[in-house]
Amino acid sequence: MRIALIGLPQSGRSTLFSLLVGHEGRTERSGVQLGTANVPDPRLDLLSRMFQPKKTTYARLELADLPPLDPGGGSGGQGMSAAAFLQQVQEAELLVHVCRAFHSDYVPHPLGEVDARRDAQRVEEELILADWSLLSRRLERMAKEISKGDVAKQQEQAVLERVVAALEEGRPVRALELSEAEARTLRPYTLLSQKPCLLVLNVDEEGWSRAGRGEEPFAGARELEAWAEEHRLPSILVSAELERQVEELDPEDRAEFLEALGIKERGLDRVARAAYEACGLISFFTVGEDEVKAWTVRRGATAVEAAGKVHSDIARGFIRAEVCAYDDLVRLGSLAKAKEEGVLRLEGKGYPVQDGEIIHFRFNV
Ligand SMILES: Nc1nc2c(ncn2[C@@H]2O[C@H](COP(=O)(O)OP(=O)(O)OP(=O)(O)O)[C@@H](O)[C@H]2O)c(=O)[nH]1
Ligand SMILES: [Mg+2]
Repeated sequence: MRIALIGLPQSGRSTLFSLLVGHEGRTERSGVQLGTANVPDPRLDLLSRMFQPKKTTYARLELADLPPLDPGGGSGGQGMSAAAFLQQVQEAELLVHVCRAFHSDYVPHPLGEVDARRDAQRVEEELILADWSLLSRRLERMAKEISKGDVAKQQEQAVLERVVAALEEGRPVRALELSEAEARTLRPYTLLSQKPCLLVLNVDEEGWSRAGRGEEPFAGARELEAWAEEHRLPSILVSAELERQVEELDPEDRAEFLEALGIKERGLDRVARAAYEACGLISFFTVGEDEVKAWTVRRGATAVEAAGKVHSDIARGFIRAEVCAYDDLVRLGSLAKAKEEGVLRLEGKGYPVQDGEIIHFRFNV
């Protein structure tokens, strides 16, 4: 799964990218930084303490740090052709829209004043405009080609016209109620404003502590939140600069520092988790002396699909899945005890895996 970080210049994308990805495993391809990030998961940490494995493996997210959008609008990414930029956005499964809400005398804003609402809208308009151009061109061509008897084409035309009308009102496709048939019609277009998107509001230290006191983190934040909701953009508050400072501390000092700042959970962890959620992903765990590992599947995946993630042989020779809910295992302290208490279940191929379950696959090849 690929997550693209988008936003206006100097919004904090690269800082966030670095924090998520760390120092290793980055590559650059045609001006885009690519990397993978661990999805922090306290459940996995606890399982690791319980089983003391040689290795603990977190779920991973693939990230791309895209060049900034032109704040003037209309021409895609800076330092990259508009087409190449749109292609990059199109390839992503999830967009993380980083929006500047921090004040700094050292970092000039490309549009002068800091105004998160304006910036968020600007980026949203870019996505909407890209979709509008694509669909309008398509409709133009269709109008010339379409014949009276072609019912399928006429239906497609009607769907596209409806979407174009919504885009013209400034509504992103992700905020429209679509029937299944409409969604099917739109799928081949991979519209940018239809992709799930998270709005990351990058606040300064003051904004962060205001939020901690239950106050509005910055002027206009409430209004922005209402707008984001209307646009189906789940929003997350982070302070990239603060988190960077935390990152520089020794691990022992970190907890203390976080507590002093009233940070219960790092913004980064929330970004990773929200990304997971927005993509409809869940984790199941495998445990053992060698490795405790989080695996990623789509919500609703079956036991045999989950087995296939671990190894195709396990899916092929699938007999049963031994499944234990996370809470049960934690409560009882060991798999043996879970078995004794009868909370370790045997499930068949079609069993829908639930988030956090510990699974052992019985198979035969
Ligand atoms: N004060 C403050 N500065 C920040 C924060 N986040 C980022 N910065 C600073 O803002 C500048 C831009 O941050 P980057 O992470 O490079 O932003 P970017 O969006 O990748 O920028 P471009 O790729 O140049 O568009 C850097 O000097 C950061 O140190 C923040 O939360 N608070
Ligand atoms: Mg950058």
